[in-house]
Amino acid sequence: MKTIYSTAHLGHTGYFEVAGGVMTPGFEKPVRAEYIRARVEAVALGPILPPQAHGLAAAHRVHDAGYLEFLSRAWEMWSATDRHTAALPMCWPVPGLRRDVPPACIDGLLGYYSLDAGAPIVAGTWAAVQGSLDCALTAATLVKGGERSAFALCRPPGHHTGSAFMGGYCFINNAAVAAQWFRDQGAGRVAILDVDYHHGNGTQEMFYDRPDVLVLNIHGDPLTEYPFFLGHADERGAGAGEGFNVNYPLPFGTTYAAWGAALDDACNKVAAFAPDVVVVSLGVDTFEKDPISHFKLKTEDYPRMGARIAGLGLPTLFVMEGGYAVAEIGVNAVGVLAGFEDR
Ligand code: SP5
Ligand code: ZN
Repeated sequence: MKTIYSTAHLGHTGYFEVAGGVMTPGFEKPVRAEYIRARVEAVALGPILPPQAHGLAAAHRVHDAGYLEFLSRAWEMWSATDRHTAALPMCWPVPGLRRDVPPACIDGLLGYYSLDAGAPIVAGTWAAVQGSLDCALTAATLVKGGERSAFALCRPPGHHTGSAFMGGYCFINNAAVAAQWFRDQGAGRVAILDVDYHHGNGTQEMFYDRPDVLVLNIHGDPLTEYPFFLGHADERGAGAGEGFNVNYPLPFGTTYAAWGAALDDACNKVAAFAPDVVVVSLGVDTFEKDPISHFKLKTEDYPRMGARIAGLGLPTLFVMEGGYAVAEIGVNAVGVLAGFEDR
């Protein structure tokens, strides 16, 4: 399996997040992708290739134009106000406030276009975001060209990003853009299987009323876990998309016994849908030692996950999402890919 990796991610660094009420170095940090890349090399999974530049046309198919314009200019606007730490929002248009008049300043725009204060923007963020998107589209091109699978080593991740907001370390929804790109390239049906610990709220939002993209999520129950406001089991899609969104919210402490049963059910639904391609939003923050998560998957469970997905026998694009236990992130993420390849 080929891995697509860009050094541009290294510039998205040096920021803080508010965690447990205190400013904390970001959990989503460059060493994550470096450790995964090192593990891909260590086990000789396959070649590691740089992405090709794709521009933003594919992103515009699922993202709001105003949002992408904001993202591309956010650091320039923030630093022009003589601030040099990461740009962060602090005020949001919750219900009861107006959304119909976009703000005309960076502090207002940051809130207007975000879910939370969990997607800090620094000088290198926009280049990293574009590099991450290019990884997804370059890997998707390999799968479209006939490779059984490919690994987009995306950083920053994407699945919390909605059509018009960033959040949860995510800026462009790489998996969603890739899924829409497959459709635009002629795939009739695409399944997105999101195995990150957190619900992929952005992906769900984008395809919620569509029957051509089946979205399945296995994740911490939003009653007690981020992103709190989406990801319940009764969210089954809307209109023509009714029945084409499937959520598996699971409690804190979930082990592979229950997690794997959810994956099995999800895979059965994917098989019944018979898509042309599967996009896996691959987060390994389900790991027992993850510092911000509460599932209890073990290192030996990740190859089992990969093997079950391989059992679908479908072309598969893996898109990297979360995972914050950095010492084990390479072994766990590449464990899924090696399990997929039955080695
Ligand atoms: C892509 C992805 O996995 N995004 C996750 C975003 C999670 N944001 C909420 C983080 C809450 C951190 N709480 C820290 C508690 C540490 N003891
Ligand atoms: Zn996550």
